[in-house]
Amino acid sequence: MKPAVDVDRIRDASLLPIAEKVAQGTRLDTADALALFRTPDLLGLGHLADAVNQAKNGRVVTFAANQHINPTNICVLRKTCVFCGYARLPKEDGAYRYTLDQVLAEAEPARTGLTREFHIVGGLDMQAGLEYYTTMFRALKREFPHVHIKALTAVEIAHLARIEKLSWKEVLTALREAGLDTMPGGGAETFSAAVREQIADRKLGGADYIAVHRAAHELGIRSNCTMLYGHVETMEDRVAHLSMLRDLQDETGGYLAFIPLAYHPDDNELGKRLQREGRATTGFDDLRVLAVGRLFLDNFRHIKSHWIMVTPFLSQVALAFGVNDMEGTVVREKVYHAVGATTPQGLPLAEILKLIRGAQRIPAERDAFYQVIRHFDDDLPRVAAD
Ligand code: V47
Ligand code: SF4
Repeated sequence: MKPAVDVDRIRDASLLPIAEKVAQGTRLDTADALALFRTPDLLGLGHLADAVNQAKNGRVVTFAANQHINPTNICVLRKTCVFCGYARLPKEDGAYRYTLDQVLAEAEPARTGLTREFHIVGGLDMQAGLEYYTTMFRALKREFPHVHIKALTAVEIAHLARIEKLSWKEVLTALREAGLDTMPGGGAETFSAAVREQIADRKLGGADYIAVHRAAHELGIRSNCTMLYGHVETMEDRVAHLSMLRDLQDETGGYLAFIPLAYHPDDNELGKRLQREGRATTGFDDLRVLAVGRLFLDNFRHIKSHWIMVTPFLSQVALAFGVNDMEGTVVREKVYHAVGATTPQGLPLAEILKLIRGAQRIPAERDAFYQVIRHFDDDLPRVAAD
């Protein structure tokens, strides 16, 4: 289905050639993406992104009932990822590493049968090797066989490979045998080497992040991808980042969703500097990144808004800017709350339904592969004609 583009809704004349491409289903190039990042016509941009989203997903907006488990906050990169407020050195106040019993206790709410996914990520801990995770995944699958395991970022996979002296593929294969189903998209930050040098100096580089995801996709392990924005990156860095994701998706088709992550400046080193310089993301920028993601990543079906970071209300507005999925009814999120996120640590089902219905969309619960498992309503009142 072709996107229903209405050029009368475009106020910035320089966007008209792009609107024409969108209407024809022609792939946007990097110059187009830059123009979209720079346009003051946020509503025009949103209309294009919404038209593409509705052509792909109709008015259905999905969410998943997932539960976060962060097994260790001990991380060898504690001093060099200057945007992270979550990590600790082993002997630092607040450092923790869960035992298997603690992980199982944390997972306990899934016993009710409502949770369908564990999202498991943590620090690069020298004492949490491959066996720590294979034992954990096996136990979780034994206790909660109905729950999908989405675990370990590309950065954690590379760390395990390094400390175990194994290849990425060997690590991924062992984890999959133990119960890993898919991988989350964290650790991407912004791929540009110049940006990484400033915010995550010793972290796995952008090309290697892509290479780990390629290795996963080749093994049939699907993954998400992210982009941390709103710190020191330029618009060109954003476009280069999105291009690398689009290229891998062309190659493997293994990505499930793109999730932009709004940089949160509280309680971390980098934030002190950026706040002094008056820099942080704004609602406009948050909507813009989601909409450009929808338009430029034409080979992705799902664009997810992370309400934990941008607030539930902005995520709701984002449903008119190309977004078709909201981070779910999350239980116990820690990474963002360590850097001062004031959003709730979980949203009850009724609240998610209210937000999606309030945006005149049709809520549907999905599984980890974005298959709808429960519809709620499909007979919403039509929006009054304008
Ligand atoms: O990799 C860390 C980011 C990520 C800060 O795949 C920060 O379904 C903002 O990747 N401000 C982890 N962001 C979260 C993540 C994620 C979240 C939801 C869904 C999925 C998925 C993945 O959080 C880290 C890093 O990029 N992060 N510190 C900060 N101060
Ligand atoms: Fe460690 Fe990840 Fe935090 Fe970097 S962002 S310090 S790798 S936990």
